[in-house]
Formats: sequence, structure tokens, C-alpha cells
Amino acid sequence: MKKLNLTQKIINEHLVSGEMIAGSEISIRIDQTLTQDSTGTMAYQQLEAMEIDKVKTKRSVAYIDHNTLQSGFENADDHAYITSVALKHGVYVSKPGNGICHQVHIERFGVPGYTLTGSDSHTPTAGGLGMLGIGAGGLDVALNMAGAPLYLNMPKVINVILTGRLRAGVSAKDVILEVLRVLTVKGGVGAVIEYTGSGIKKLSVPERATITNMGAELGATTSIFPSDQNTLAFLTAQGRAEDYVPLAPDEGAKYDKKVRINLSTLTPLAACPHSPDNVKPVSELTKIKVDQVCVGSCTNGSYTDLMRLAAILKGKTVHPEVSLVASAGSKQVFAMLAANGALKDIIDAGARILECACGPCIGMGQSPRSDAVSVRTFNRNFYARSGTKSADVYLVSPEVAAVTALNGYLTCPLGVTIPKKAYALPQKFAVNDNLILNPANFPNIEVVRGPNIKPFPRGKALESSVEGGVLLKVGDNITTDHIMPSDSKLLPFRSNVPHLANFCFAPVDPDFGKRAMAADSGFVLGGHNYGQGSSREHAALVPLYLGIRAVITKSFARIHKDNLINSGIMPLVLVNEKDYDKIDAEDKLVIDNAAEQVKKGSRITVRNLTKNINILTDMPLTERQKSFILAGGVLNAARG
Ligand code: MIC
Ligand code: SF4
Repeated sequence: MKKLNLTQKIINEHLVSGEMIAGSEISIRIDQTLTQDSTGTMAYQQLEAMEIDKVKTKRSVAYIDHNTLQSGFENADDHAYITSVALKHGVYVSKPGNGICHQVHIERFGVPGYTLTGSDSHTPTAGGLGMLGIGAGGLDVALNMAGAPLYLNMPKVINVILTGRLRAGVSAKDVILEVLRVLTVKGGVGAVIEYTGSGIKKLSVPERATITNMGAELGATTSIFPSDQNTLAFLTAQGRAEDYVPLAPDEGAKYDKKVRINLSTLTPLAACPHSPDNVKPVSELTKIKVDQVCVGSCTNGSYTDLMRLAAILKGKTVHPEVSLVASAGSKQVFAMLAANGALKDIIDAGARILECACGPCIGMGQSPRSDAVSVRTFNRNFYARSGTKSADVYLVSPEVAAVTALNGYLTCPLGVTIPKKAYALPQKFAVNDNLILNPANFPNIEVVRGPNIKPFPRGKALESSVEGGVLLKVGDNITTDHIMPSDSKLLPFRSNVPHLANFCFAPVDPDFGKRAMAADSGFVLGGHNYGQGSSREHAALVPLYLGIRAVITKSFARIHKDNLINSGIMPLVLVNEKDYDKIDAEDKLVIDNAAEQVKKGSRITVRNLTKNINILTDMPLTERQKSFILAGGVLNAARG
């Protein structure tokens, strides 16, 4: 029998169609799904459009964790809609205040060996528990809830072999920052990152989850750890030992690439502005004066993360010129910190305590002052994401964040005494699921649709000729935070695409929305790794609403490319990268016989009318995906 790595084993168990040949299209059965509120309103409207009675998964959960400011009626409308529509369709609801989806999912729902899709790019966090967790657009997750498999390209598998043991002051965040330094934000595209080696034995499930969480920043399909004694210890402490199954790659299994990291030699690291792979040792950054420190998020909001913060802060005071904010990743963590006194240590030191939600990570409050330096335990430091364009954000571990908050300068925590018990996983977590609603208890619920819930835009069938101007030319590594920014002003409008349209591409060109609206039809030109970051399909739905017909790039990030295809927007890749220089903003482009070209093959010729040249592009789609482009989106294609 062929020896399989863990990724291949789980895929093999769930394979519905295709062959496990890297790069070819497969589909897999999905056991669990998760949604969160900022992508959930769209996902559930799409689920409603599929007209199914109850979801077909083993377990689906709707989390409300992103938009919790409720500065107007909009967020509250979204919450009411998601709660009611989810319960009606047999989906569990994790109420606001219960915590961030990824943290709560590993605590309460995740099962080793299961597949999970989530309408959030950090769904791979569940890989810390030995699950195959994949981020996808809301529409794909809705399809999975309706019982359809997930289509994806069979990933390559990159093996990261961890040996040695982390020194005091160095933690899981430094491991993933090191992987990002080595592989970069493009290094995981088309691949699953599978962790093995003697070093993993020393990493608890929450530590592993920090590492798999930020695998999203590598562009990876997902990341995964084996399920072993540490997994059993975690599940037992959660009162869920019965969910444990041991899982490991076969002895001698093959990998497409190997990366070796000796944990003993790692030092505290920081990702510098404005990219998670711009990684440097903190010891080289100690002259940087800091204005704000934020601890929490789905990367570092676990019990031991917050215990380390508390241990370092205990009996001390935050630097007078620093604002320290802290939030636990879940109500479970928050309640345990309150019960054991650690929360008091954090409050006494002068931290501002936020609710268990995404908060500053997605710009929902706590935007730093102009030109500020903000040091965060989060996973993304993309330009303008904090809500302050001129701010510089550094991504670090809780240890670095804590000592930095005390000193006022970026500070390396090596040598700082942190009691061993701050690293120890509790024998028993304080389980209290009273903020989780079981749909079985709401048999007659009616869907509540407040005025903030606007229908999502639908595309139109591809015409014979697609014509328009290049409405924007951008460079490499454009994120979905550039395409469709999200902050406290915009996140309440995630169910209102016409409103969001005014802010499309605002961080790079505030006039884009107006220009596109006036033009009616057009193109966007980008560089490599276009659309990295969030899974938000708004980064496709808003351009669709604005009449964008095709995006031409050097390469795409996975989830965004799928979202474009699902919306009926053509993702075209330049055959010759140098042709990027032969297209300028405002050039007039036309795709003649567009539908014919799409049907025929993967080559699509784009005529640059302004320069009077032909540009060759590639759009290697399966027949299934072609039908979406031809029909103007998945839902149109499904209607036939
Ligand atoms: C993010 O971290 O960017 C988000 C907000 O969680 C997104 C989802 C969204 O945009 O709603 C993600 O990571 O997919
Ligand atoms: Fe929430 Fe930030 Fe995690 Fe996204 S990355 S799920 S915004 S905590």
C-alpha cells in the first residue's frame, strides 16, 4: 500500500471525485462548517437561495465575533438575521461574547481527522487539533452546508520538521514567524503545511493552533499537526475525550518539500510593516518606540497566551506612553482568567480590557493615533488594516507584547522570568456552553430580516464581447484589505454591497468606486499574489457590482480567485509577465468572442485597443468553473 502523509490520509477518507495528483481538481466531503458574522450574512442569504430545509453536515456553527461594536442598528440587524436564519437551518449559533470562531471551534467542536470549511481565511487554525480546516468564500461554505463537496486543487504537501525545544521567552508565534520568514506570503500557495518531528511533542494544542492559524499568511490551503497524546490531553481537559482519534502520517510518507526548524535556536521575532513575512529578530528592533500594544485575536487569544501576559505584567505598570489592550479569545479563557486572578493582574498593570471578539485585529476600534507604532499579537499587519493609514504595525508573541508594553520600546523577552505555570495547559478547562444555541431548541424560529440586510448582487451571462477600460493598475501582494477594506465604519455594511462600493480599493485609490460606477464595465490589473488575506467574498461581489468583468494579474491567491470565479468575474493570468508593463491604467481593452474563448480552452486573448497589441492570458478552469463564468456566477449556473 502506498504510504500517505496525514493530509493525503484525510483527503483520501473524504474524496468524492478526482485523483490525488497535486494540482488536479478534486472534491471532498465536508464534515463541519463554520461561518462568522462579517461573511455570514452573505453566506446565509446564499444558503437561503439554495432552498434547503436543514444543513447536511455533521455539525455547522455560526459564530458572531467580528462586528460586535453595535454603533448603530446595522450590526445588531446582522446578528438577528444570522441567529434566526442559522437556527432555522439546523446550525448552532455561538452568540456575541462567546469568543472568536477559531478559538471556540477548537475548544468546543473540532474533531481530529474531520474536514472543516469556514467562511474565514483562518479556518486552518483547526489544524492544531488534527483537522483539515480550509478557508473559503461564503458561497462555497453555503454549498457545503447544503451537502455539496468542496472543490479544490489537490495540494502539494510541505513538511515542516520541528526538532529541539523552545527556550523560555520564545513561543509558538515565533515558530510561525520563522516559517513565514523562510517561505514568504506566497510560499504556501497550492500547498498544505504538515508539521512533524520530535519538537511537536512539546507543543500543546493551543500552541499548535497559533502555528496553523498563521499558516493562512503563507497562502497555504491549510496547515495540520498530527493528533497525539497532546491532542488527547486538550480534548480531555475540554471534557471531550471521546472525540479523540490518534492520527499520524505513515512511516516513510513522501512530501513535496521539507523545511527543518530547530526550535532550540529560535529567538523572539517580529513581522515588520506591512507584511507578515517581513520578519526580523526583535533584538534588532529595540530602538522602536511603541504607542500601542494589543494582545489577543484568533492567533494568540488562548488561555496560556493570556496567562503569559498576566505573569509578565504582574505587579508592574504599563509604560505611561503606551496604551495596552487585551482580549481573551473566548469566554472560556476570559472566565478562567477572572477565576484565577490573572485578569486582576492584567487590569492592575493598566491594561484596557476588550470583549472576546476580533476587535482591533479587523479595525473594529482601537485604531492607533497618526504615525503610531502598534505592536500586536495578531496575524496581519497589512497597510491600513488597523484603521490608521499612517500607523506601523508589528506582529509579535504575547511575551514580546507584554515586555514591550512595560518598556515603551520593542523589547526582547529573553531573560525575563516567566513562571512555568503560565505555560501549563489546565487539567480541566472551565466548560460553560451557555452562549451556544442548539437549533433543536428553536423548532419554530422565523428569520428576522432588518433593513440592513440587502440582497447580494448577481452577475450576468458572459456576452460575446467584453469591453472596458483598465480602471486600476496595482502591484504585487494586493490584499483583500486593499480591495474591500473593513474597519469599524465599513464592517457594519457587510450586507450592503451598494454602500461598500463607494470604498472599493479606497486605501490605494479613494476615487476608484466613483470611477468604476461611471464606467459601467472595466478591468483591474494586478501583480503577483493578488487577493491574499481574507476570505471575504465582498472583494469579488463589490467589484462585480461595480462592473469589473476581469482581473488580469501575474498570479492570484487561492480563496480570492475562487470567489472571483463564483461571482462570474474572469481571473486572467498573464502568460508573459512582462506584458504587465504593456498595459497602463485607462487603456481600453476588449475580449472578443469572450464566451467562445472561455468554452474553447484556457487561453484568452485580450486586445489592448489603446496600444494596438494582443495580450495572451491564461484561465485554466475546469468545465464546472467555466459554467460559472459563462452563466455569471455559481448561483446563476445552478439555476440553469
Ligand atoms: C480577517 O482576518 O481579515 C477576517 C476579517 O477575519 C476575514 C474575514 C472577513 O473579511 O470577514 C478573513 O480572514 O477571512
Ligand atoms: Fe478575527 Fe482577526 Fe482572526 Fe480575522 S484574523 S478571525 S479578524 S481575530
